[in-house]
Amino acid sequence: MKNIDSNSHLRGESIYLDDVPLVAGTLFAAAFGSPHAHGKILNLDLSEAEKMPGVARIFTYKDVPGENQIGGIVPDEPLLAEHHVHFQGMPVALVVAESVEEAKMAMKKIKIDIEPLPIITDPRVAREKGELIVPPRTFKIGDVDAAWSQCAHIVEGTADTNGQEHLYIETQGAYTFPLENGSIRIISSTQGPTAVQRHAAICLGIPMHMLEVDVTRLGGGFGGKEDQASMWAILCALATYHLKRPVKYSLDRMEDMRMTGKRNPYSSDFKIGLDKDLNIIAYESTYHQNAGAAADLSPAVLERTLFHSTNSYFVPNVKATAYSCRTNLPPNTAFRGFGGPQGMFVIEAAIHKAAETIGVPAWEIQSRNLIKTGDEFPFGQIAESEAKECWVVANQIFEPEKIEKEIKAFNAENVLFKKGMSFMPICFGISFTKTPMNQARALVHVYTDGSVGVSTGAVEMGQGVNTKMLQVATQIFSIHPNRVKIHTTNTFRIANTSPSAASATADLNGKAVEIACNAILDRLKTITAEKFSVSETEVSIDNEEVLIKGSPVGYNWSQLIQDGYLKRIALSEHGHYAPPGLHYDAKIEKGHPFAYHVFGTAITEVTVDCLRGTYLVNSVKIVHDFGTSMNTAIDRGQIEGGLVQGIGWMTLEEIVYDENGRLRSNALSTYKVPDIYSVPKEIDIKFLKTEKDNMAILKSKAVGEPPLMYGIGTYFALRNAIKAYRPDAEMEYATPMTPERVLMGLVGKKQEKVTV
Ligand code: LUZ
Ligand code: MOS
Repeated sequence: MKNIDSNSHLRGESIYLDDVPLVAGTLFAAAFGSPHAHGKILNLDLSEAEKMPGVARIFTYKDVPGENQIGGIVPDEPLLAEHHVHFQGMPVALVVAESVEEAKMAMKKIKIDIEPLPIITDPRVAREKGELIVPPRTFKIGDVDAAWSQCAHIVEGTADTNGQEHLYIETQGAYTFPLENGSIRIISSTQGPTAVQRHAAICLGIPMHMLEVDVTRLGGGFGGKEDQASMWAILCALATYHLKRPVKYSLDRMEDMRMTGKRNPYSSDFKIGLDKDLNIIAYESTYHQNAGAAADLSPAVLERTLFHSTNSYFVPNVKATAYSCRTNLPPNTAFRGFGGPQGMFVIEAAIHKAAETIGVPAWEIQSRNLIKTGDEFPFGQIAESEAKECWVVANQIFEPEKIEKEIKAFNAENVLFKKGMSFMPICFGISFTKTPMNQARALVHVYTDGSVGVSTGAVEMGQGVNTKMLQVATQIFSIHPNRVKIHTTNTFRIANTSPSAASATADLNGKAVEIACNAILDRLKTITAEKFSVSETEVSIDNEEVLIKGSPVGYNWSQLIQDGYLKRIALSEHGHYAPPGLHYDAKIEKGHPFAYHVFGTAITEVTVDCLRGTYLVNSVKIVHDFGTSMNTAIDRGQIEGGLVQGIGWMTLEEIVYDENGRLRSNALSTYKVPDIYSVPKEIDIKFLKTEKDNMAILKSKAVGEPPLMYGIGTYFALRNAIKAYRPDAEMEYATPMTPERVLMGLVGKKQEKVTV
């Protein structure tokens, strides 16, 4: 089945925030952000700005009627700065005017006096100074200290990953409308409608039931709108609260890049020990997460780094410690993978370095240590593994020995072009790591004409979740897809939603749809059984035809629904789903946090131009653990998009802040993202059907985040190609592997560390 949005997307008819028709009387907002990364506000002078044409009002923290606080995990983030600023671009005031242009012109007239305070941008410096967002956490299994003595090889090093700009095509924004008696309707480009509702209620000091948050769809989220959409929605709501007029704010690209947080950069240390047969015996890692100026989601991101510190491998002795470090950068946040990729890069670097030191290919270590069903993760969950299966099938169908042989021949013949390859196994845990967040609701209405309306907590952001929800309803009722409409995500219809995140949205909301549809179906079966004097088990529906004992009786869906209405049964149902069996005890750092894991293996081949440092990704060949894909078109799109986004993070995308905490890569002219030319020439995806019982919706495993980590393979393939040119190349394990960095490796220069 095609994505149900494909036609309207292609025609440009899909509705995003900026497509909502303007209501007469609408005002436009612009946030004034701090020009300094850290300091004390001595004076804020709005007088000139307030006199500018079109200005309705300028708001500061003094206008927040409730609590001036939007921190979700830790209450450390004001909506508008009070006496201190903690990063460049931190909102200090909100200008509201008759037009966008007038709001921006007035904003330029705001004068602020700031007494500068010391600026920290490096997470290791922050840790030294004791600037931690939350206390550090350690995951442990076995006894690392005792295990080193059993190791024939011990290798140590550091591994750093840079941040990543979300670059959703639709920037952050919101549009708010006054309703009667002080209620406010908020249209927000958010992955978390309830997060917006909850924090708007806190800031405005009103109950949540007065705030209707409505989301049709987003032009991308990637984690950037899991928490950080709230700021803009609440600022608009604040203005609507005071002015009783509709207020819109849609950030321009540079505002969005400058004022919002990104993927957390990490600086990490590793120590890995192997026995003489290349079994990994011990692994010790320390992560310094660059959280930025406030907690935002960083403590949860940190936790997922630890959950994925051993990637796809079983290691009997592990000690992994993570620090969330406060710096004077915009608060960093969720980004596809949510700390998992950052943790996985470090163990891949450790394996790669160990392989080079020992003198074996990295795949020999990787393949020998893949986690098996029954093995224990460092956090106590027992693995249900498809790691070996994916690896073996990849070897069978893609014949990497052949690729390797061809690469050797190519490299022997060519002086200025060198090829390299790598293997990248992945393992990603599905569920929010905060167990209570794993719940969802759905509201299903069957109308008297037989059409069906479905509301869930799922937010469509291009990932195709609405198509999957429609498939679930269609399949359970066995009706034509045209009968089903997925309605907007709305906090008045569905309460207490978890954000659409953690790759778990289709599973959680899909199961809630399943529960609601089945309840209605049961009632329909009961009246049919009475009508035909049979038992309920003898009633079924097949493609809109009601069957009795498997045979048609000239009675169809439309007639059945009519009868259902006349017999006064409930044709609506609210379904609630919470996956069973999840638990976690953070005191001992043990439990069973994930419903299941998703596995896969990617084989990447690259060619480096050794004169220029430029490169091409020739091919990425993937065997991916889909369970039983319920929509191969959507799932393929997720794998391709995730892979390319991962390659971008590993190779091109370079976020640069200067020592004053100013974002230098603040536009698309200075921040390079993968385009059609940097996409691998060949992407070959093998759908591995892994038909075991699992907790996925219709056994179709979650597919949102896991494929991003395949992109890590490109980094190591590039290193291998550089080594083929210059076997004594000494390179830090640091990303992104830009052409500049490749060139430095090729000419043997120590690479400059990018300030992040
Ligand atoms: N968001 C979240 C996530 O709040 N908790 C998670 O565990 C998570 N994992 C991945 C992506 N977003
Ligand atoms: Mo996400 S990083 O699943 O919002």
